[in-house]
Amino acid sequence: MKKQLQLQDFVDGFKKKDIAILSRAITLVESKNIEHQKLARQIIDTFYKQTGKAKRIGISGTPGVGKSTFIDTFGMSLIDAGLKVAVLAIDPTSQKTGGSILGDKTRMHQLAASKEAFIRPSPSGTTLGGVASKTRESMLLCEAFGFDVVIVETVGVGQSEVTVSQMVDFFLLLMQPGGGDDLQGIKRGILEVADLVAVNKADGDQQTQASIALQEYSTAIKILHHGDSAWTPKVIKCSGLKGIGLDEIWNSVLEYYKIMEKDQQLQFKRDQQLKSWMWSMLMEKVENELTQNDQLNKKLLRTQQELIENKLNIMQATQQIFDSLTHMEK
Ligand SMILES: Nc1nc2c(ncn2[C@@H]2O[C@H](COP(=O)(O)OP(=O)(O)OP(=O)(O)O)[C@@H](O)[C@H]2O)c(=O)[nH]1
Ligand SMILES: [Mg+2]
Repeated sequence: MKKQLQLQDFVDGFKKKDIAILSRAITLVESKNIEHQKLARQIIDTFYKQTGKAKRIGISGTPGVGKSTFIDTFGMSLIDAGLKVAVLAIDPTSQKTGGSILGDKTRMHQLAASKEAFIRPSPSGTTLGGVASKTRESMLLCEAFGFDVVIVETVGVGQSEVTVSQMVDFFLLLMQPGGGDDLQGIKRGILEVADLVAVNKADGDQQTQASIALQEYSTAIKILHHGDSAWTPKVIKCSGLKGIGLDEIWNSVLEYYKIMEKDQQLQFKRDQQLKSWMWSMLMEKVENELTQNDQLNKKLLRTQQELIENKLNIMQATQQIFDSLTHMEK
């Protein structure tokens, strides 16, 4: 059995840069145990003022596009430049497999072995929304701990890349070279949220294809760009495996921050993200109250029954539930 840690242990551990303590803090954040959640909240409260200094970067791409390989070499190039890098994963598929990104840790073998890096797989067994919320909290802890760059990785299937784009400053989309057919298959929504599209695996005999893909994505991005941001998305060729184009990508990230920090645009983006985070937490809290508070839940079920029996109409039913929530005893 591991020793039960107190708030002070986390304060000391963070000061000493004890990575095992950061890990334990994230485990508390992810825990469903009420006591653990309470302590997790205290830890975040304590460190909240020290958060927000890291560069938050989302990286997404379809399975096999080379995310792990890319993050490994890209992350190492940042570490070589003197930065500390944390990698958090949101993997909606891990609910079924129990954590495919865990196996991935071995694919990021350089980062996994580096003292300047921290890799954390997605907590499994919850909804995408739940995972996202935990990842946001873990991101704050990584920032408070002193990581300069927090990478949030997600598999490009479904809604998760949009979710990730809403919690990071900069969203990098990895693409495969592979001709025009590819473009048809890409969901427009993903391209719309990308700040940079990296055509990966631009090495060996795939270089010509990568150049063609670069042209196509550039055209697509130009059409899709709304022009409502000071930043114009870019398309760059790279190879995670061979380490090609990584500097160019990092320079784009730096350029992005320079542009977005003018006129407080980045702050505005983060404020918007914070507001929508608050709303989703609030909704989650309401849902929890209604399902977990016995008294409220009974009322809810009764009202629901009356609704389907036509004793109440939908307006009355909703109002009744709302009233019981707002008149709840504290
Ligand atoms: N030629 C080439 N192959 C690469 C490159 N990056 C990755 N690969 C290969 O592509 C395959 C998938 O790479 P991963 O890094 O595991 O891809 P991933 O996107 O993390 O995959 P999932 O975790 O399954 O979503 C492996 O066989 C890699 O060796 C690259 O830059 N060039
Ligand atoms: Mg991977």
